[in-house]
Amino acid sequence: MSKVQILSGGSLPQIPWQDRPANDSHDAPVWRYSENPIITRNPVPGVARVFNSAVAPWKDGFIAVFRGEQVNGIPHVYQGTSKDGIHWQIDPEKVPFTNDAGESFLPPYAYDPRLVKVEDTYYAIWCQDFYGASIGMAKTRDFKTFTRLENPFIPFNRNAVLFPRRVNGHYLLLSRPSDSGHTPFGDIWLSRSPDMKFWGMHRHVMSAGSSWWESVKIGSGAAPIETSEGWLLFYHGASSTCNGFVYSFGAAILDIDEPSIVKYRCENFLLTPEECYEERGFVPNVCFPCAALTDADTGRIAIYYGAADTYLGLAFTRVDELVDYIKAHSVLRASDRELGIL
Ligand code: BMA
Repeated sequence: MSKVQILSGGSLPQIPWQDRPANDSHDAPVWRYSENPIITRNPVPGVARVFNSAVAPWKDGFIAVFRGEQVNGIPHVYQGTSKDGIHWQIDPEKVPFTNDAGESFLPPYAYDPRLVKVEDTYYAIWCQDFYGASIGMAKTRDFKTFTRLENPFIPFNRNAVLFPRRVNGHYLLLSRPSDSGHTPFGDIWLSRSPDMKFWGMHRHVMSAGSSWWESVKIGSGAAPIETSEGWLLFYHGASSTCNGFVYSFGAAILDIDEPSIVKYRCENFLLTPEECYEERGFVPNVCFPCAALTDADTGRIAIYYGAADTYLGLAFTRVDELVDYIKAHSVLRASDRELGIL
């Protein structure tokens, strides 16, 4: 039993796992799966690359919603199943989103899906074309029918993740308001809803611009993980170089009852591009997390991240070591607090 308790997700003895290599010299307690990438190029007909994707436990194995770059270059959402969370059977058909009447209702493009179980329903959340980059949402209970929900926000917005439970009666969604292009700015915001339809009571959570690795923009990665220390949030951060953006990921811990309050924010990245499959690809130098699995019994966490907009990678950590590292390197700045709130 770990010192820090994981309160969401329950037991997951089949979580994909590898121990940290004895000779690992990385500063942060996050290590890569030795057989990365777990999904490589041209995995199914019509799809050239699968990366930024989300995984959830399903029956006695796992289910995923994938970002699949079609061979015409347009991204869409696909799904797949796996017994071990590592080897995947990917459906070559796009996820069949419908409207309330059951009629096909596909966005022109869709990318960077997340997948979160809230109560007895799974929600896929992604970025789509709604007169520019916007948040799309759909719900399913059987992964056969995916019913679209109303667009939560007007354009432009990306990187939305739901919390796995209501907090003080409201569903919560983190998102990152943006522009319609490659967005040279971006902070994380929290919105609330009584019904998954109307979103408001917006709060600022945290800004880009503190440490250099996350100085341009930040965006939520995996759905927040409930722990005895607060909501553990993996998020990506982009830095700007003379060769374009570099995407790394880090973590923060948000207050359990008022998650717009940042309790700890690690000033160091947890994972930054350094393997060949992260540094070389369609967009070089990208590590972009979209999901994390947890096992409450052992404190194990498995993080799925897109690599170089080309591959899907897997990394591991343990909640105790991770929370210790975040706390030991936590730096909070004025921009981590909402304007006007002392
Ligand atoms: C972001 C998103 C991600 C992508 C990243 C790097 O703006 O579009 O899907 O992985 O850029 O290209």
